[in-house]
This record gives sequence, C-alpha cells and structure tokens, in this order.
Amino acid sequence: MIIQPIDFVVYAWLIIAVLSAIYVAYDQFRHNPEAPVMKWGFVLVTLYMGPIGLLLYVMADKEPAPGTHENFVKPLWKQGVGSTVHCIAGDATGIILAAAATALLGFPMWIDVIVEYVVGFLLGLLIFQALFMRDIMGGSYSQNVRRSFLPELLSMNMMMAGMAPVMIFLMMGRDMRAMWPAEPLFWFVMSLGITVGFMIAYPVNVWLVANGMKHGLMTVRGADHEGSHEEHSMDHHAGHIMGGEQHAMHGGGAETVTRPQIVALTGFTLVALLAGMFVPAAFVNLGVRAEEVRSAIMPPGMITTPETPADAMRDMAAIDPRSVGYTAPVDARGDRVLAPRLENGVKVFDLDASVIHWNILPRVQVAAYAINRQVPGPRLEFTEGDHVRINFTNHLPEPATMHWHGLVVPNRMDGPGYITQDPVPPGGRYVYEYVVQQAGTYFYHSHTRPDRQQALGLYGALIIHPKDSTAEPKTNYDYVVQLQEWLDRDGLTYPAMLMEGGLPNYFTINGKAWPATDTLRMKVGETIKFRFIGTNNNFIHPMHMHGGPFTVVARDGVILSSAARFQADVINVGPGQRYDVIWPAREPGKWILHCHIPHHTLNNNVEEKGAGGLTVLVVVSPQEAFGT
Ligand SMILES: [Cu+2]
Repeated sequence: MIIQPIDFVVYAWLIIAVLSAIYVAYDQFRHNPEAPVMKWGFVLVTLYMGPIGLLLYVMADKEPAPGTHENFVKPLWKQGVGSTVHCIAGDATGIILAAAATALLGFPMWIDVIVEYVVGFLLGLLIFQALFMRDIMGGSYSQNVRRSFLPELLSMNMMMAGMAPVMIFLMMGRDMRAMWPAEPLFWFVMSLGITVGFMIAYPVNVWLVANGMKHGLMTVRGADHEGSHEEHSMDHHAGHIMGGEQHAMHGGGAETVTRPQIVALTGFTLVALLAGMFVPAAFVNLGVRAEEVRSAIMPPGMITTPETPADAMRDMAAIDPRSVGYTAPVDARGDRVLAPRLENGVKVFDLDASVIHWNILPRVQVAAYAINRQVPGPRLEFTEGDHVRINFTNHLPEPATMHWHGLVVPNRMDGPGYITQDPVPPGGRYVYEYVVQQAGTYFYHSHTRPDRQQALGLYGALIIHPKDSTAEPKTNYDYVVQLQEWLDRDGLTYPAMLMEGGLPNYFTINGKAWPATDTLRMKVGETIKFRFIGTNNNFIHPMHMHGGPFTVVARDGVILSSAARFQADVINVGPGQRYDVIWPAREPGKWILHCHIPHHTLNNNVEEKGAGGLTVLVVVSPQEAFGT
C-alpha cells in the first residue's frame, strides 16, 4: 500500500533489486568463470544493493568475451570491488539477520547496532572468509580464522561506520516504518545502508588487496559443474592470496605492510566505527525500541531529540491508513441524532469507535477516529431526568474511554482512562449508565490520550432538554456548532496539537470546512440559537456573527439569568466551553458566522470562495418573500 510518496521509490527499488539479483545469479552460474564464493557474493550484494550491485558486476566481474575473464578482472579497482563484495556479502547478511531479529525481540536501537556489528563480523569471519575461502586459501579452518581476522576487522569496521549512521538516521527519522522488518521501507533503508557501507569499506579493501592481505576476484575454469573443488584450476587467480604464498599481482606483497601501518589503520577504522555507531546518539533517541514505534509516521516539523520518548512519537503519529475500515460518502454529515432504544425505561445508545476516511471538503479526505462512522460523532439528545445507558465499543487500534463533559455522574462513569477506569482495549466494550441530572449544551469525548484521540475526531454533542421546556428561551432554529482543528499532509492525518510540527492546517464546523459547511436559511424576524461547543483541543476561537449582535443566554450548559445575559458579536469559545447565543435575523442577505482568527478561515492557507474552515453561511430572506 502506498502510504507516503517515498513508497513508490521503495517498491521500485526492491523490485529492481530482486530482478538485478536474478540476472546476476543467472549470468554468474551460466556464463561467468568466477569462483563459487564470489558468485554467491555478487548475487547477495546485488540483492542488497539493487542496480548498484548489478552495475558493479557488469563493470568489474562479468566476463566480456569468452576467455577474457583473467585479464578483465586484473585491475586493482576491480580486485577491490571483489574484495568488498566478498566482505559485504558476509557482513551485510549478518547485519540484516541481526537487525530483523533484534527488532522483533524488542531491543533498544543502541543494542541493535552492537548486535548487528558482532553478528555481521562473526558471520563474515567464520563463514564467508574462513569457511568459504578455505578451499582457495588452503590450510585448516582455524588457520583461516586467524589469517582472516585482521582484514575482516578492518573491512567490517569501515562497512559499519558507513552503514550504522544511515540506518539510524533513516530508521529513526520521521517515518518509523523503517524500524520495522515487516515494512518494505525497512528493507529499502537496509539497502541504502549497505550501499553506503560498501562505499566506505571500498578504499580499505583496495589497500588490503594491493598488499596481499585479502582476496579479490578470481577465475575458475573447467570443473565448475563436476562439483569437485580439487579440480578447480586456480592458476588464473587475478587476485592474490594473503601470506605471500603466491605471487602478488598489485603493489607489494604482504612483506611491505609495516606494523605501524596496521596499527594506524586499525585505530582509524575503530574510531570511524565508534563514530558511526554513537555520534547519531547526539541526535536521536537510541533507547527507542522498534516495537514501541512500529509503523508510526510523525508529522513533518515535529522536533525529536535524544530525549524524545517513543510515547511522544506514537502520540503525534499519523493514523495508519491501513487501519481505516470504512470510507464515508463524500457528502456524509456528522452530528446525526442517534435515536435511543428503550429497555425497561432506560434509553440505550450504542457508540462504536472506529477508524474511517472522512471528507472535510470534497477534495480533502482525512483519516479520523470516528464514532458510529461520522465526524462529529452522533448527537445524543437526552431529557433531564432520563436514565441512560451508553454501550461504548472500541474498534480503534488503541485503548479509549468516553467522558460526559460537564455532567454529574457516578465517578466510575466519568471516563478518564487509568484514573477512574481501565481504558477499553481494542475490541473491548464498556457500559456507561447514569441518570441525567442537568440540562443544556454538553458534549462527550474520549478521555484516554484526548490530545490524540479527540484531535482525531472522537467527540460528539450532548443536547439535554430541560424537563420543563419553558425553562429555556425559544427560537425558530437551533444549530449546534462543533469546532475542530485538523492536521492533514501528504495524505496522512495527524492529531493537531500545539507542538512543533503539530499545528493544524484545516478547521471544521461539524466535520466540514467552508465551503462544505452547512448553509442555514432564515427569514427576517426569525431567531436562531447557536450552540457553540469547544470540541477542539488547541485554540480559543473568537466566534463572530455578521449582521448585528447575538444575545448570550447560556454558558457551559447553565442558563444565564435575564440580568446576566448580554449582547455581543464575538464570543471566545475555548476548548471544552459551550455558549448558547440567540441571534435575530435583522436584515436580508448573506451573513456569515466565522472564527475571527483569519488563519482559521482558510483551508491549508488557501481562501476558497471568500473564506474557508470555520465559516458558516446564514442566508436571510426578506419576510415578504415567504408571503404573510
Ligand atoms: Cu479560530
């Protein structure tokens, strides 16, 4: 599934890598007189490095014409390629196996890197050098281990010095899918890391070959298909076997290598190795474990430091599009009144939280945590004195609870996760039941990680009618205004929050941004009650009505006495606050209700049809137009 634009590159790269490796394997085993260990080396390296492995094979090892391999592979740069290929094939195989295993076992990244080094080194030394080269080098297995130790150490140090920072910075950047072996991005990052490791290890390998300490490319004629190693003709080694047992092709033999050279080179590679493995610790949190951040993608601009815990990364991470189970119709509306069923005098409501795709504009689709597949969640209408039961089912990928904002309820029905109840796990259910003691404008919302869950859409209106219906002021129309802020970039939806990188770029009233918001129609002389609800998480929105002031008649569900009511044309609606205001239509025309922070009346900083975001149109007709 394409989740980020980079995924096109990832899939293309991995497909090319497999095709390249198939070609190299075919050509090596069908046409090329290379030693078997190097054949396998090139196949593996091409699998790991894709088109770069293919390029190296064709340029350095593929026999151009029958009988020319011996001469073709003689140049030192090609021998260096062969030596590096051999090294990378073993080391990288070990590193890849270790990386996958450590990620699955749940080690922190800094342990991952160390285990990868050790396993890569041992696999390279004990298998790819000492074992596979034994037939060519002669001697016992333990002799080979001792002979191979230093060249393997130098080469592996440089390989990891290049690979480790690439792995760490790309795996622990914004897109944490790169840490998880089940994600194609993990394999792409490994591929890039191996490629960089190859380049960094190449100069040392050239030096090792030039000084007779390591093997390069070889030519093996004749007995390939008989499977008998003794029959291999080794006369045409273009490379050289260490130890001065055979002629050196390039530069001096091993005897020209001095102890100071070895010490200096070993020291240098160790410094490079340690720098590659631990300098990244100054920039990223190497204590994070892959399983903690599995598949999390953080918003662009989020600041992460070595102290940023995995929990903070998960909190700001995008909704994984693969968790979306339903796509709402483009013109679907939220805040639908949910009719209860009556069970023994109890009004029963079913709320089901799940991940959906939801259009806030015809062309802008967010992923959302929705209740009953709508944003905002369904409106619950109670009457003061009702006995209500709400069955909350959680189909989100994380635990959740519901809170009845402003209501007097038994404590265990209040909903703060980990405080009054265990959060409802994915697939779980919790029954909230209470007697409604108040009346007015309220709302419900998630109270487990509300900074994330409410920001992603888990909220809805609670409208409670007074038992005595004359207790509240009457109007011709009643319109609920639920505010929300969204962060949607590159097809991913992040919870909007007042953190670097978390600032919203879309704003909605009742789940839609202007011009997709409702259009309200009135006649001159009629009145409308706006019930503002601060269902949003971050900003205080100064809600302003054109065409004259409204009267504020209730705050936070409580009706104001006649003396306490006041007129205004802007009311600051903070997160969690509710204001009921009554506005009379005085003049015909198109009047807008909007937030007075102009950025909140834009869609991703773009003005559409004169506004955007938190804007609703009220069309007032002259009274006579309807006849009297
Ligand atoms: Cu605003």
